[in-house]
Amino acid sequence: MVLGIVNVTEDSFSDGGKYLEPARAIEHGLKLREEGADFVDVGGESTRPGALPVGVDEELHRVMPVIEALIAEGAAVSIDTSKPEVMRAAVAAGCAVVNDVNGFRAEGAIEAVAGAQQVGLVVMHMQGTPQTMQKAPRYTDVVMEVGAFLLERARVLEAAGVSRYRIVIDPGFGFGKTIEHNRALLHALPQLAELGHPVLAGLSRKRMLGEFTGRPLGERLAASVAAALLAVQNGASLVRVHDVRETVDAINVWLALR
Ligand code: HH2
Repeated sequence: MVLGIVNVTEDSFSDGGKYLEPARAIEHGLKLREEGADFVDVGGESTRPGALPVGVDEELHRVMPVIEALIAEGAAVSIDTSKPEVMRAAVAAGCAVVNDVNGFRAEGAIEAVAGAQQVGLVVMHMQGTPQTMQKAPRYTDVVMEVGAFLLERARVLEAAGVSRYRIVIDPGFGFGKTIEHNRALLHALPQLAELGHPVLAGLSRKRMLGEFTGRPLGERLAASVAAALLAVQNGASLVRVHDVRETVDAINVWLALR
């Protein structure tokens, strides 16, 4: 499955400021759905390294009109947030998925989603916070530690009444990780997939791809498609991408010819 990204933010690393206007965000979300996105992932707070936090009211003000309009158009919407208040409002509006880069660790986050039986939950791993995470990421065994964290969060959710089938895990590429950490996790996706939950991979346009290709943000399409395809080949069931049409084409060719 493909999640198409719509960032309703001023400062997202790749599309910040482009879709702050609700009408433009809605139009972009509908375009991504046309292009084959299974879910439109709407976020109102950037999580790029060093990004500044956004208040609850501002985040609600950014995302709710976009979510409501996309759902009214029949799109399946995922909300990218770590705030319980935003989770509750998004679920009440009919969001199909809650995607939390903080792994539902905020106070009240689990309670906000546990009772919504039809809603899928993406639990992501992050070391530190967006303000600090890229300063000096450190692990003894990154694959073991990330896997253990994801499993522990899944168990906590299950203990709160969440069916295991609702839970997706995500190693959180670039969130408190060096290139070597990202590489180890990409190689280990088959192991992570064996933990018993579908795996989501988010590599689209990320800095690592810029380092490998020497390309600035706007020129990482081919690199992002290559990375998404590699993630799928390694066992990811879901990819979170900016460039939906090209990613879907690449995956379809692989599925047809593998
Ligand atoms: N990456 C970003 C945001 N949300 N969610 C999941 N589950 N996995 C990811 O890898 C992930 C995510 C960062 O990318 P983006 O939304 O493009 O930028 P920003 O956080 O600056 O808005």
